[in-house]
Amino acid sequence: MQSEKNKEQEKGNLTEGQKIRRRTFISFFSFIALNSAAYSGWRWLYKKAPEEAAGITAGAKKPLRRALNKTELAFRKIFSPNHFAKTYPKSSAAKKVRVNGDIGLGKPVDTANWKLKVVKTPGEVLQVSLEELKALPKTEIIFDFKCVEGWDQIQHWAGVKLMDFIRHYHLEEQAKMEYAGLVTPDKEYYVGIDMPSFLHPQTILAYEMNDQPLRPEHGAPVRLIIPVKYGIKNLKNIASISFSNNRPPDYWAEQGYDYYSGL
Ligand SMILES: Nc1nc2c(c(=O)[nH]1)N[C@H]1C(S)=C(S)[C@@H](COP(=O)(O)O)O[C@H]1N2
Ligand SMILES: [Mo]
Repeated sequence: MQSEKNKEQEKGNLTEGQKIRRRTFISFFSFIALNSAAYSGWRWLYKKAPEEAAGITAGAKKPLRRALNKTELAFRKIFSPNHFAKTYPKSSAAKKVRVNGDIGLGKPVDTANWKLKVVKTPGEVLQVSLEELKALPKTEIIFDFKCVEGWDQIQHWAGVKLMDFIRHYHLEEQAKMEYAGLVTPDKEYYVGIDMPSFLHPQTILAYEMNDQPLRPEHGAPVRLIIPVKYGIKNLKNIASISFSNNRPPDYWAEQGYDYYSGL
């Protein structure tokens, strides 16, 4: 028969087998607990987490979008006017330039009567003809144009630097906003561009390709060429430009592509 004292001692001195069993139980229990916490976390994310505002993207969950936006902020920090797309000599530019995407191109535009619309305020629209645009300093750029579908090509474009355009037409107040929005005449294709990228020294309103006026399939009379972004942001056939502190609607972002689409 064991004395009380002996029993106490036994509790204090568990056998090796008992110790192992106890440890196994503790780790098994923690495993279950952690897993169910992780599982309810995911369930919350996918079933209960609020969706971000409609129309911004294809409806990512807010917490995920927050993570994406953090990536964007990190991106923007290293993104500065020192961040330039690599340029090439004219001789490396493709003679046969790829054509991709015809959303919003419609019938060829009547170039002679065309006017670019710039919405300064909801009630005030600046109209600029192609001749007026061509009278501004011309900037050329030869760079590697990249499409998200996986192709790239060295291309030669020319037009007016957005910076020069903003200065000439005194749009400094508009340029203080966070985004520019561009749309085609039929509003079928539209992009939103963060202002630092829009004002980037390599971003141009292009009216020439390989020293020739743009052809309709490349966005005549004027398209956006923005070498620090993927092709999807390089809107062809611009009808109007507006400014906003909220993200303007963006065709491919609505299909789930990254809004920023930076390179
Ligand atoms: N209006 C309009 N602009 C557009 C597109 C489009 O379908 N419609 N496609 C975009 C995509 S995905 C790419 S890769 C480039 C292709 O330009 P390119 O046809 O001059 O090669 O245009 C961009 N701009
Ligand atoms: Mo593209």
